[in-house]
Amino acid sequence: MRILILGGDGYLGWPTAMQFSAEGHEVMAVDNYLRRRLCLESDSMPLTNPPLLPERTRRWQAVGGQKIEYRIGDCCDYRFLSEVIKDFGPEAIVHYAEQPSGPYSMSGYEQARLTFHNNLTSTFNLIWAVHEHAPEAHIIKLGTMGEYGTPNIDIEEGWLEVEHKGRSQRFLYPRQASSLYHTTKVQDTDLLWFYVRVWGLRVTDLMQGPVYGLYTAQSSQHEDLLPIFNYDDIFGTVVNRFLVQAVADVPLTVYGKGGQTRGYLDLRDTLQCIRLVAQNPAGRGELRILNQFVEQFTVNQLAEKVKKAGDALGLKVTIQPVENPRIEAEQHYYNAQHTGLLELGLEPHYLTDEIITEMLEAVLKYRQGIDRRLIMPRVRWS
Ligand code: USQ
Repeated sequence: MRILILGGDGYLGWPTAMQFSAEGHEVMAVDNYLRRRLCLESDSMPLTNPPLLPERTRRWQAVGGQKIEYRIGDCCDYRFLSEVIKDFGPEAIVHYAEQPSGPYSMSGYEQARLTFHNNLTSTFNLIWAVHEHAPEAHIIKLGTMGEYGTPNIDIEEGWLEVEHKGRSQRFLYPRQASSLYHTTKVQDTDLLWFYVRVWGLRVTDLMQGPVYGLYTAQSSQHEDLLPIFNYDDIFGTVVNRFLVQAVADVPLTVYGKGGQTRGYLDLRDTLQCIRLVAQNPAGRGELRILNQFVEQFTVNQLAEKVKKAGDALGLKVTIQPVENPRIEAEQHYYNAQHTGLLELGLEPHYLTDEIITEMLEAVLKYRQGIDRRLIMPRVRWS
């Protein structure tokens, strides 16, 4: 297949590009380095600082023997994106080209505006460019479990059958996100659903939970092939942050009561999910929504797990709840369905002691580079 990866330099985009390339697909990665620029501007330098796409793709060719094409440009620039799609003629397009951080989107007017503009315009441009130049292409869009929020009823896989006054109708499951970033993903879903209805696009919208990990079958082959790995309060996700905190001898920062429950997955499972979805495309005029995670944990459970594995490695891990900088439910009901990807063939990696130990050992190699100033929350919702 010809597969286009938008956001192909990011934490998920680059490992996805390598996976498809290793499997013999023709891959093009597109990025404007927005994530790297925002990390620099917000003093959130990652633990790993891999080379830019020209060098990364050269290294990949030397190690893996395959070529990944790349284009540097902004998906909010319609002329650029539509030319890429017209020239490359993708059969599948994975859309990761969004500002992915809740805290960043809540840190001020400019950051909120950038998130709103970047995320909605990139999705809007993609829809138009596919309609004009590649109407059969399958759009694989990264959404988030955060679109649903934390409702007091079970979370279904994208849709809810509603009965009202003796009649029934299937609707998008109600969405109520808890950051502006997550809200832009709700709006993306709405845009996609509208254009699926009017133009018959093929779309899979993946409601993904927080991802953890560093190594994949490809990224472990050379340091230059590692993904960008953040542990700061703005771009780092909770498990990756706890791993670094454990290694840096900083108490694990559980926000508030720590009962916040989410669905988590290993980076390698993100890659599996994207592969399975690409191999089994949505039909014409279908918006397929899948909940992309493998197991649910509270923040307290995650902290206890990292502590147990860290202590076994001799790290002496402590846990120190901090005032929650976010406005979110800290104790709530959470039961999200996630059978669609399992039915497609997903074979999950679970967050076992062994896996946590492997990740801690990987992070230990970078211990000297950890900047402790980046650990405590700097952004408050209110
Ligand atoms: N949390 C802590 N301590 C920390 C960091 C986070 O207790 O040091 C808590 C948060 O308050 C939250 C939970 O852990 O309740 C998850 O936070 P997170 O920063 O790992 O994840 P989140 O902000 O929700 O966003 C991340 C990604 C985003 C993706 C989302 C999936 O940045 O791109 O969409 O995970 S989900 O969480 O399911 O919406």
